Amino acid sequence: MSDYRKMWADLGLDLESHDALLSVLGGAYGDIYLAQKNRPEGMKYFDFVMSEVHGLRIKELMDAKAQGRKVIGSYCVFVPEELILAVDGVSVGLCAGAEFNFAGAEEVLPRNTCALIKSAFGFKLGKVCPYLEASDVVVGENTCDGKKKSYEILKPLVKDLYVMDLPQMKSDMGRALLKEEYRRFLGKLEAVSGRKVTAASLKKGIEIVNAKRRAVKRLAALRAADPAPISGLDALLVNQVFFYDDPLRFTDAVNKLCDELDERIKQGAGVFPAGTTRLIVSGCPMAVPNWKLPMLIEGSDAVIVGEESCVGERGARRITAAQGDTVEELLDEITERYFQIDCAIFTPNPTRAAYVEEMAKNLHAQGVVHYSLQFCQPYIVESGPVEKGWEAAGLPTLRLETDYSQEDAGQLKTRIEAFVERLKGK
Ligand code: BJ8
Repeated sequence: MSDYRKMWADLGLDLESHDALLSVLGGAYGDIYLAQKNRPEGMKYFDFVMSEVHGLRIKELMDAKAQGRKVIGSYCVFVPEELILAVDGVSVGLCAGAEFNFAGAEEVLPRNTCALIKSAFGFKLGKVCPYLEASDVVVGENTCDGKKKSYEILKPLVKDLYVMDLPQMKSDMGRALLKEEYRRFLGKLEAVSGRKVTAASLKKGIEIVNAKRRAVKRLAALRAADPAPISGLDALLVNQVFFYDDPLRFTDAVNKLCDELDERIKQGAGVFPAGTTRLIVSGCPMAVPNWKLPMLIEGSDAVIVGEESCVGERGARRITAAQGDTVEELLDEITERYFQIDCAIFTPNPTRAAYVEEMAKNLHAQGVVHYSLQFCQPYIVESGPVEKGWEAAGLPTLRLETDYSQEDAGQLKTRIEAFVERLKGK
């Protein structure tokens, strides 16, 4: 990646810290990803993307900016990529999954802030995130209290922070608020890009994002096979790359991967032996390079066959209807699609638990691992009732709370192994 040093320096990165981060990231990727056995050939594309995640992809963003396109960074799946594409913008995810510069983050945030937020601040204050530095607009959203309040602290640190209000209840008023906020966001995008959104440009944006979602939905469905044709680690990586890559190229790569998995399934080939204990992971999103839990699970004689997470099914399973001849009608469809996202910041939020039961049935999963980041109130509070419901429905559940450090890895592994043993004994 040495050719990119000038680009990184121009973006204002701290080259020394950035080198250290890339070296840790590269090492972890080798140990966790490249060490896996029986990986599909199609994962080579994603290995390449990861090897260039701060290199070639950033160069592409800089080239797009040089052509007048705007880069819009965001931290939540409630920010519609369809709208960004409708002004020919580039959407990038900014969530971070590494314990980097938490000491710096804790100088401006309380210690009891979740690792996802601390990581985003650690990256910003440590000057190591080229996506954040390349973003013309950074979009925040009023979701959990941690994010909502930390955007006040982020505002003076970035060029243009735009905060979107989000409803907390699935009511008619909530839906109306969401639509108004999407209309306001469209205005912001038009202002920064100098482009007017038309029904045609919005429809095109919807179709591009739908194709990307259809590809990951296809991948999700193929994981119903036993033996599992792809590891949970690799499937998670695909879902993580979803937020960074060029959407057309990504869709093509995922479909090619799925063609290969189709063949594997026909031949009865997989990554783990048939009959391996099958689990669903449900809860907080896992941003790159947060691979700790899947690594521990898949190193404990189990395979993850689905993720109920915003980096997974919660974020991608719904398609936006591209019906309508006006921007207004299409905005209604976009609102309808996003309004169904069952994030734990909503109260009440019953569809999330019900969907996990449906996933378990369709994917022949024997149990659920509920994953909360420490200090994440929405998911931790929700984890008690959902565990009770799943257990009552005959779906054994292991509730875990962790962060980005490796300190609890041994403890977590012991609990996961005991859970897998419990499922084997059933
Ligand atoms: S739609 S899950 S991406 S808000 S882990 S920062 S909730 S304290 S990320 Fe999320 Fe949008 Fe919801 Fe999805 Fe807060 Fe919890 Fe931290 Fe979290």
